[in-house]
Amino acid sequence: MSKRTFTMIKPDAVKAGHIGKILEQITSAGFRIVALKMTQLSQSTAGAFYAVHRERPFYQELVDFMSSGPIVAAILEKENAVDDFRTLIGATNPADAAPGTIRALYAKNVGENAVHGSDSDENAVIESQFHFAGCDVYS
Ligand code: IDP
Ligand code: MG
Repeated sequence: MSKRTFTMIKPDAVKAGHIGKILEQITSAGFRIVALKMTQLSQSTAGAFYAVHRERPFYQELVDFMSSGPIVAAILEKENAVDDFRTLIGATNPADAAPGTIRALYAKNVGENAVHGSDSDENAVIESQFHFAGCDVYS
């Protein structure tokens, strides 16, 4: 079982003032924050982070959105972290997200959907290392 996942509170949720409520929901669900920062992605950094989606029709829209304002990035620790966090955030499209999930509560639409969550243990490591130096991770 994975112990860590990576998340971002996306620009829409930061702009709307939801950082505190989202972090509270995450820690109340049993995740421990082991790394945390507020930062803003450039077009090229956002493009590199989402490079796996570069052939998808929404890629440029996603890069523009993710670099449009500050984000909060974090590494979270919990048994079964990747799967449990995907459950906590809900489906990509908030219209399909289960009631009470972070996306159901705070996402605007399928693009501006409040939070990111890693989709595998392997990507959790890659994404965590993309944003944090080892010395900024506290276990
Ligand atoms: P996920 O974030 O639930 O893992 P992915 O399919 O990996 O969803 O897509 C990455 C991100 O790209 C989504 O969180 C969302 O911000 C954006 N996105 C996904 N599908 C669409 C779309 O159809 N239109 C616009 N943006 C999208
Ligand atoms: Mg994904």
